[in-house]
Amino acid sequence: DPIESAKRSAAIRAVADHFPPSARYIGIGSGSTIVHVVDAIRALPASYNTASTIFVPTGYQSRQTLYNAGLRDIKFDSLPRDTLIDVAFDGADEVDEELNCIKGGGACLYQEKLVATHARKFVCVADHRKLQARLGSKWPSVPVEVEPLAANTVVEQLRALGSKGAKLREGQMAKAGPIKTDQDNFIVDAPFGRLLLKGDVGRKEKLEDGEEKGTGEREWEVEALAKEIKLIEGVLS
Ligand code: DER
Repeated sequence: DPIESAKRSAAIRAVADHFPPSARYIGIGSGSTIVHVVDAIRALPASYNTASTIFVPTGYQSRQTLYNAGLRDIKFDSLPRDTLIDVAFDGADEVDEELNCIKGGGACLYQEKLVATHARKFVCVADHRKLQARLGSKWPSVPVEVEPLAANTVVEQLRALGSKGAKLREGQMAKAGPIKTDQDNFIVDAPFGRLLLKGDVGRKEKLEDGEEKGTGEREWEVEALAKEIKLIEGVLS
């Protein structure tokens, strides 16, 4: 399968380039690409001493992946107090040329962000399909984790920011009603159309592919929107 082999080569390259020998703490994200990252870590030579490395999972699927690989993980009740995580490996749903990422396709974005922000280095492992000139080109919306009690308010706030189609993520199969995250929260998927890079704001000519920009009333530059959403999500920056 060409996609799986693209994920696998991205994972092998990421581990070869960024996994430090005798690492103390390594963050492990969620999704299907990260499974190839864990396989590549298991294949590292003994000199990497991974038996003494502590792997920090980012949710139940991440923990299960580590368990299946026989890697030791911490009981993730809190981040390591005494130090930062050496490197956090994770996937993404879409990445732009400034390495901004859309995350949350797997609804694991809260713990992923927590671990990523406590790591010295964040390594995003993504095959060619994920790289787009601008976020929102292929991945249709920005996932936002929300406390169930605040869900309707947050949907209204996102719509006020221009995401007319913001809505709760419903369980597609075998789950009536909204899905729950590992933190027992809901996910709101908020389409904002294509998100602009810093250099785009104020540019006159149409962006290269000329397609209709944005889907809401206004166009958003990636960082400005991320700041607004962090306020709504209350995620520690
Ligand atoms: O939810 C996320 O952000 C994950 O990293 C995930 O969406 C990546 O998934 P994939 O590696 O299966 O594409």
